[in-house]
Order: sequence, then C-alpha cells, then structure tokens
Amino acid sequence: MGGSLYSSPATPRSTGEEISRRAVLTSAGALALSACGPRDAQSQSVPADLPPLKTVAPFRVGSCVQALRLDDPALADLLAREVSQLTPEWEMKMEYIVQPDGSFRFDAPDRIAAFARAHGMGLLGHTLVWYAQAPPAFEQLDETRIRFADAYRNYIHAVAGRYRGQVVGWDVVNEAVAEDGAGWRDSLWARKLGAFEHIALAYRTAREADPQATLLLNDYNLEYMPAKRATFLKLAERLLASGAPLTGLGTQMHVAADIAPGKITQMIHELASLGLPIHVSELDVSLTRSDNKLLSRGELQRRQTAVYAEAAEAFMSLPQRQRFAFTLWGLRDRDSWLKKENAGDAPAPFDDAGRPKAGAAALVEAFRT
Ligand code: 9MR
Repeated sequence: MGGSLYSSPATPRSTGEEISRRAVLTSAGALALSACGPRDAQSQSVPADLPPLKTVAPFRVGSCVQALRLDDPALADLLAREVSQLTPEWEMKMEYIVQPDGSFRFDAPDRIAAFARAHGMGLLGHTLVWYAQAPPAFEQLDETRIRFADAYRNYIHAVAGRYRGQVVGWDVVNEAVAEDGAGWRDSLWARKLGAFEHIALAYRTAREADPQATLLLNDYNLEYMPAKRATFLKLAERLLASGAPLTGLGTQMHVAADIAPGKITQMIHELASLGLPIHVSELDVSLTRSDNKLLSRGELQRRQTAVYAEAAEAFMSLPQRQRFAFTLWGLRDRDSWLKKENAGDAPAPFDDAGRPKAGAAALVEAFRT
C-alpha cells in the first residue's frame, strides 16, 4: 500500500528507493516553411519531414498525459517520438491519490512514471499542494489522532518520497497567487497552517523527501497580468529569503491565440530575472478563448502559430542553465482539457490524428536555431 495521512513513511526516503527498484517571435509569416502538398483545413503548410521536437531542442520538451490515454497506441507512439518529459495531467494530484479514508493510491501515477522510465523521459511531479484541491480526508481529519501539519507533511513525504530519483522536478505549490494578483490564495492549507507558512513548509518537506528534484512554484496568467506576475515574483523572493528550497519557476501559459505579441517574451524575461531555472509548464494556445471575436478561424490559426513561435523563441533566448524544460499541455488537439470547455477549440501543436500543425513546425524552427 502507499501509506496514509495517518502514517509517516518508516524513513522519509525509503519508499522512493523501493519503488525505483521495483517498478518499473517572429510572426508566422517569418517561419518560411516549405510547402509539402495538401494537408488539413489549415492554411499553413508543414514540412513533411519535420523532425521530432525532442531531437532539436537543447532542453527537455514535455507533454502532459493521463494514464488511460497511454492505452491509445497512436498517442503512446507520438509521445515516445516527440517528447523527453511527461507531466501527469491529474493523477499525481491529491484528487487522485488521497482516498476518503486518508489512504493513498498510486497505480495511475506509477503507470505514467513507468512509461516515462521505459522511454528514457524525465517525469515532472504535478502537483503536491494546490488550493483547488482539499480532499475530504484532510477536511475531516481527526486531530485527536494526528495534527493537521503532520498529516500535510506525511502526504508530501509519501508522494515526493515515492518518486524520489524518478522525477526531475516537482510543482510543489501550484497557483499560490490570488486570481487578481492581490496577495495569495485562500485555501484549506492557508487557513490551517498560515498563508505563507504552508507554502514554505511544503518546500522544506519536499526537499526532505527528495534532495535532488528541482522544486518549482507554478502559476498561470503571468503573461496577461503584470500585477499577478509581480506578486508571484515577490512570493518567490520571500521564499528564497526565508531559506525555503525553491529552485525553479513554472509559467503555465494557457494563452489565447490573440494574445498581444511581446507579452510572453516580457513575462519570460521578468521571471528569469531571479536567476532560477524556468519551466514553460503547460503551454497551449486556445483558438476559442480569444477576446477578439471578429477574427476568422484562419487568422486565429495563423496567430496561434505565431504564439507558439514567440513562446519557443523567448525560451530559447534564456541562458542554457535557466531552460528547465518546455512542456505542452497535450500534444494532440483531441486530448486537450480545453475541448471540454469548447469542442471547437484546437489549441495543441498536433492535430487530432497526431499530425504536426504549423505550431509544431514553429516550435521546431525556434528550437533548432
Ligand atoms: O488538464 C487538467 C484536467 O484534465 C484536470 O481535470 C484538471 C483538474 O485536475 O486539471 C487540469 O490541468 C490544470 C493543471 O493541473 C494546473 N493548471 C491548469 C490546468 C488546466 O486547468
């Protein structure tokens, strides 16, 4: 079994050792892509012999994945071909791991970890603490049996310890900054353990459980909202000043195709000013979330390509030591979480059939220069 909120691992690190033994901007117009004959409805062409993303990038290129989707051989093949890092899309979160009685299950995240290992890919742990997920087992904790802080630490030890030596990094605290950028999120964790204290405690505990992993602070809308970005950076600085082992910054980048050119570049450079490694952690470029409803589908697709290009070029402009990884929140359109919101969206760099779109070609172009 995988332990529970009520039981700390025998030694913080043993579980992980066991498991590892056992288990297994340019604008789109500047892309100068060569034509390769008719393709899908896209107006932009893609070279027929486009090399895999991971073979051209001088850093890890990642994708999220759900365990059950690994049953789809076409997706498994595409992941194996294109990426060198995997992020579990949701099964390494509390919502999956923590059971109503406080026990833990790890079957699905173990499966993703095994797939990553079998294909020589990095694994990105996502995520230990998230304001959006406070499982009933934590809310109803019997504090006569265990203090809340001990259960919180047990959880982090169990999960980060299990994947010790397997993950390249952890999104330790996800989305810590308030929606409007004014301060930090309210959450069960903040109420029980303190708004800043629960964050610092998560980093210290993750470091106890895994001495090697890059410990990231991950958030979204950092390109759209300078105020949120400033608060994010202040939080990072405060963590560092307090001695908390924060060793990387993640910027999700769930952006829309009509985002103003330059915003992404500015955000990446501001984040990099702290000197920490940067993870583009969840990139997708929505067509249907665009504010500008007058743009044609073709124009949105063209802008989408330009956004992928800007993101990749901005990341490439960082010093090598600050390029942690570049992760796409899904390779194929059909697998994207955004499809649930709007079935007409097509935010990924590969189409439903796994064929590269112009966005994939833009990534390749930027990564290999
Ligand atoms: O894409 C993920 C979706 O499948 C899950 O249902 C959801 C809740 O676990 O999380 C989505 O991923 C989110 C990520 O974990 C954090 N940043 C925002 C992502 C999109 O909502």
